[in-house]
Amino acid sequence: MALEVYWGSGSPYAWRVLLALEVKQLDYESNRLSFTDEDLKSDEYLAISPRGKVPAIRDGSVTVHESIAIIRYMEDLKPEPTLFGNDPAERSKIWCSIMEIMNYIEPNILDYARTIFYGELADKKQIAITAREAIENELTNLDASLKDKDYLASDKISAADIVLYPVIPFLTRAAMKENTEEVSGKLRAIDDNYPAIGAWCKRIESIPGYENAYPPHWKE
Ligand SMILES: N[C@@H](CCC(=O)N[C@@H](CS)C(=O)NCC(=O)O)C(=O)O
Repeated sequence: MALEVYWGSGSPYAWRVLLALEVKQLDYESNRLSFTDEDLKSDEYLAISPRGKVPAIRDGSVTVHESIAIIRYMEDLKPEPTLFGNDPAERSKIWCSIMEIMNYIEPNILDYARTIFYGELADKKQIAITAREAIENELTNLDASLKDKDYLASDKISAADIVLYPVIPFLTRAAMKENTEEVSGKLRAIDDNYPAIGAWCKRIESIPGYENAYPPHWKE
């Protein structure tokens, strides 16, 4: 039975899983859900994803939610090409990079994007600015580290790249939203302000199958 994949368009977490599926070239049955309680909070879906969030997968009797846990599960299903490294040194670099993204980049991106996407900007401008400054610091460090390497934690694409990549276009989409100039700082022009990150994004965007993972409603 094919792997069942549950995702929603524009979710950076779901995008991670769809990208990993392309890199791994795993067959799957695609189940696109809408962000409504009907889809996400139905008893049937809660049995797969207990918090009622995307992404989630079902593989026979196994269900997995949380994007990184899903990608790790896929590594066991199909070890090659590896996304988690071939030896302890490489694996530790990949996990270290994933944990840094999760602990220091993602929370600020969520704070920033939430104020913009959920119409809270008028009340929470300072939260957006503080988050933006933290993001800019992280991007400056990432840009410096990507100047002399092609990928974040390995000489080829790894789970670290897949975990980070979707949050960059998500961030740009928030920063480009109209009437957000005041809080968008350097985030409106990531390619210009962080050229090594821009080049790294292009590397990810040249993955065969990249288009299959791209959020469909962003094309409309
Ligand atoms: N930590 C989770 C985050 C999943 C998540 O927050 N998904 C959002 C979409 S971006 C969602 O499904 N939200 C719907 C809801 O909470 O009702 C992961 O990595 O998979």
